[in-house]
Amino acid sequence: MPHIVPFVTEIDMNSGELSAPGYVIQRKLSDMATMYIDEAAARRILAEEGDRLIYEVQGVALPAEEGQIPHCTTRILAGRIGEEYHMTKGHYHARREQGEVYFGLSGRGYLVMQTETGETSVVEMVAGSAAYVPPYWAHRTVNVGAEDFVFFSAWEARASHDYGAIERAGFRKLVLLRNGKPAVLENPNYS
Ligand code: S6P
Ligand code: ZN
Repeated sequence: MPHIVPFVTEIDMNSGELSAPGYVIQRKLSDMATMYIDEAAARRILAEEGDRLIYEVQGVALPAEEGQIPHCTTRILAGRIGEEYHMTKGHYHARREQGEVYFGLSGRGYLVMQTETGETSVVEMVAGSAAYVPPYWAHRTVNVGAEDFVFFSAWEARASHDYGAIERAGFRKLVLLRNGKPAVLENPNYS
């Protein structure tokens, strides 16, 4: 078993940048155009404006072994695709029994969660919010503000990510602009 020595990472709370990221992942609109309820709006943006960065993840590199606690930041840029706010893909943990902690660093977002047995929950996060994603809950974050929404996450290494279920069926709840503010609505396409 590799021996990891203690370390500290400095985080820029406004950009989510790590002092020494082990990895950086960028998700662009072209990576997730089919996930937005108004896919035609996504296609229009891609054709007329070109691709757009939706969110960026910066994390520390740790081995995927029992007891390690990977952690990262996510920065979701402000904006919408049609009426739907910029969001992450969202996932279940492959090991459903593994939970996770999120901590808001800057901006304003919604954390959208659901279980496979039909429960849903949407909580608001601002700088200083510690949000708990319990075991068995799929999770997606949505930037509902005018600035970048940045948060920190930490989870158990073996949790791993299962994107397939959400890619196939979506989330039960959508966060859309309604009357000038974010509203949580049923997803008519949820299957
Ligand atoms: C990892 C944790 C987050 C997300 C990140 C991007 O378990 O939930 O760090 O990975 O916010 O979202 P997604 O859905 O693309 O992994
Ligand atoms: Zn997760």
